Amino acid sequence: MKKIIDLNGEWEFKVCSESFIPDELKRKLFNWQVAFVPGVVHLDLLRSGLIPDPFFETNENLVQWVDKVDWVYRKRFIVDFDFSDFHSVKLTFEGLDTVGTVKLNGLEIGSFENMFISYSFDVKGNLNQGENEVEVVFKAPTFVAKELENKYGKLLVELASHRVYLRKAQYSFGWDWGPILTTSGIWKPVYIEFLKFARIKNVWFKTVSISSSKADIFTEIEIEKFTDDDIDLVLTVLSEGEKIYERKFVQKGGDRVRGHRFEIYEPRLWFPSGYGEQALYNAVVEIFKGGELIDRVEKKFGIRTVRLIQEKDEDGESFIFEVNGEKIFCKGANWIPADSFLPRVRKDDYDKLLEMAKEANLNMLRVWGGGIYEDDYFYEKCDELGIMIWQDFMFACASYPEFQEFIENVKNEAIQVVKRLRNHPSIVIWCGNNENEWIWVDKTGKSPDEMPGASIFNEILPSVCDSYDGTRPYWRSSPWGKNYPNSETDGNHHQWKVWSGWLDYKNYEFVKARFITEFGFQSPPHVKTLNEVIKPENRDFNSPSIHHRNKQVEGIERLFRFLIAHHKVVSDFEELIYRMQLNQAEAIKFAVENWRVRKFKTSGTIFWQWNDPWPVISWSAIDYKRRPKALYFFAKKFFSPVLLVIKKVEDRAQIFIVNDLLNPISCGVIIKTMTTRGEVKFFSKFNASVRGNDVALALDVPLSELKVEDFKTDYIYAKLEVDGSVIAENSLYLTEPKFLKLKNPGLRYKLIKSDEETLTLRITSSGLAKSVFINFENGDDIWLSDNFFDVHPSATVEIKVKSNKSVAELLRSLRIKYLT
Ligand code: BMA
Repeated sequence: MKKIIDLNGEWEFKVCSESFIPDELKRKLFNWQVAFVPGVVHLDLLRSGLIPDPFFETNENLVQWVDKVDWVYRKRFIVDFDFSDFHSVKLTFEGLDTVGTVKLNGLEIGSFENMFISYSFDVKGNLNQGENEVEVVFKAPTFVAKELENKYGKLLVELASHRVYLRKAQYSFGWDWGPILTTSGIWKPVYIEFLKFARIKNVWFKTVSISSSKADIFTEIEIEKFTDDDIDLVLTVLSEGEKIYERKFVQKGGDRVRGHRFEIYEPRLWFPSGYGEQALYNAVVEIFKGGELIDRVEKKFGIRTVRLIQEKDEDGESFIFEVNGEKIFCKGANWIPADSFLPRVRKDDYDKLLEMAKEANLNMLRVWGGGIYEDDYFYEKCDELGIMIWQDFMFACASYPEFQEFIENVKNEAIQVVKRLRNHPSIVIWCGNNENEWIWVDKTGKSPDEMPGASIFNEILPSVCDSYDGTRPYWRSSPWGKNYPNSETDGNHHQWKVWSGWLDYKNYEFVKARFITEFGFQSPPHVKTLNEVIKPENRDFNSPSIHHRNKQVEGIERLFRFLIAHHKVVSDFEELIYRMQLNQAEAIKFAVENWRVRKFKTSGTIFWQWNDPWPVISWSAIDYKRRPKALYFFAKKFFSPVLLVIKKVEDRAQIFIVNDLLNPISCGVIIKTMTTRGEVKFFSKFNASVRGNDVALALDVPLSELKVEDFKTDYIYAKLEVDGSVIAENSLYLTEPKFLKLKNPGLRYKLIKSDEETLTLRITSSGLAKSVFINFENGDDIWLSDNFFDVHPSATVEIKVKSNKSVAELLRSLRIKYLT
């Protein structure tokens, strides 16, 4: 069997260029300091106390010298065995950020220029039995990029223009939600492998076709051979722990690739969350020489088909994902890197952010093109949870270079990425880039094909996807449409007239696009998250510190312009955060409800954005500290499989039932008109039904028939009941919250311990308690089943609380807010 030496852990680092280093650090930084791999230089500097925390206050400004310096990393290690019998010895870096060279025992063994791919170097000739030293030099990314830009010319680029010259996460050069923290480092694991005869390079399971009784699977196993000896190969497939298929092959002398077709009877299919099981198969590939196991790879794969239904209709052309023959309405958000310093992102972070997505009824995330191709673990987790992935290639908001080396670099990257990710059933589409063509066409008036770098998106990437995958569609860009990249009649759409274009969210109602992959509204993070990085005297929206935390031009201005449109503007910091979060949640709810009612004229709503890479005021639903905003709790409801929507259309009220379940629903609809003080002015109950995977208009009557008279006090509440239990509810307020007459609602609550870990918070009120916000001020973050909800007159709301603290302790730190 092969041997591995793990080179992660402690390394050393120092600067290896002269300029830009702060004087007080020179003495230290010219000497070796302790480093940690996987890591990036900012993290090493931070750990050694050489830079302040870039996330605290405006410290980001103090660390801007770091990306203008060359750095060298080294590690000494011992090989304590004779490796002359091994046929190959490889030093592998799974990720190097971004440009530089690698030396082993003083001799240069290779160079690198792309953080998205892994690099393997043959080192048998240079490695010593005994002591060794590996050294990696990183060139200052900012200067390498600028030199290339000087050589090849400035392109049409949003934000830092030199960024497009490096195959490096584009957000690290600064974004409209992200700091400028342009990293360098060995950001993924590094190891040496000692190999005999051969190794398994890649394993792929491709669903060729599925019928009711069997699935046709094609597998391709790529072997790297170091000698021309025959080797034995064994393929085993397991389903729920049981072996269902086994096959042995002999890989003769020159055979490098084993292609093999086989059948799985009564296949368990992989479905997105909410549509069926997330079935996965396990495969084991082993290679033997003379009976001895020399390499072994385990892979999971799923069996499913995916197709984009693009059919002409009276409004243009549909854009519907179909998985295993079932049309899917996609409900989701955009995923951006979970940290400015990527090696800090752990499995726990992925678990938390992805499990929260499932809990909030998301079935799709879009891995946005200005970040990274995520870690394998991210996609494994999405496979398990049934979260479909819209996967961008890593290009964003720009034209890209076309010189030969760049194109070669991109092509090589695309092949590596597709080969790494193609077994994941969760990935349902490859997409060329984020917004490149849209920006080009809007700013130049020229055609998309005239854009510098266009060949990457209309030739190279589609052909790589076709040759190395072919099991899911390739889409040129997000957004992309036939006659215009941001078309509303076909293809997919980004809606930024609202918010960024200064229009208010009520305008979402006029957007009839076919699939919306971006739209968003900002809010501040949880007050605890801000307090951790902002000094008490700066906790004020007038402070430069707060302005620093909003990276959009006129971001803070928009927060207030859109707040005052709907909510009372107050001066208290925490009260403003609460109202801004509500405003964001209400905006996205309004948009999603409008688009879900159009099911399948509109077939997907993917809001901007799920998460944050640092503590920032942004469009996210969950802040950097993984604390949910109001939008998170709203998403749970507006993305729920059965949704009740009440709309006011001129002077009429309409009730829609959206059903994403595959079975039909017959239910009771209860509708009430109430006043904020608690009187019931109108009540009615009737039966309604909706087909599986469909939408139905259940009621359409004049508002006057529902006895709605004074919009400042009267509002409509409705719920759906099946066998006595409520499956959906919603309400419609006919004026802005700032104009509602909200008297003291007479709110009462009780906290009851259910078991060691869970409690129930029971809330009742005599009048309307609008937008109730529960916050436990002290201690750890406490999981709540709901927050920012309304308590309707005479109703009882029960919230689950997860905590092992005592009732008394919790009550001491419990604060409840509602709108007044
Ligand atoms: C779109 C995205 C991002 C950006 C977001 C918010 O343009 O693709 O580039 O962060 O909107 O402005």
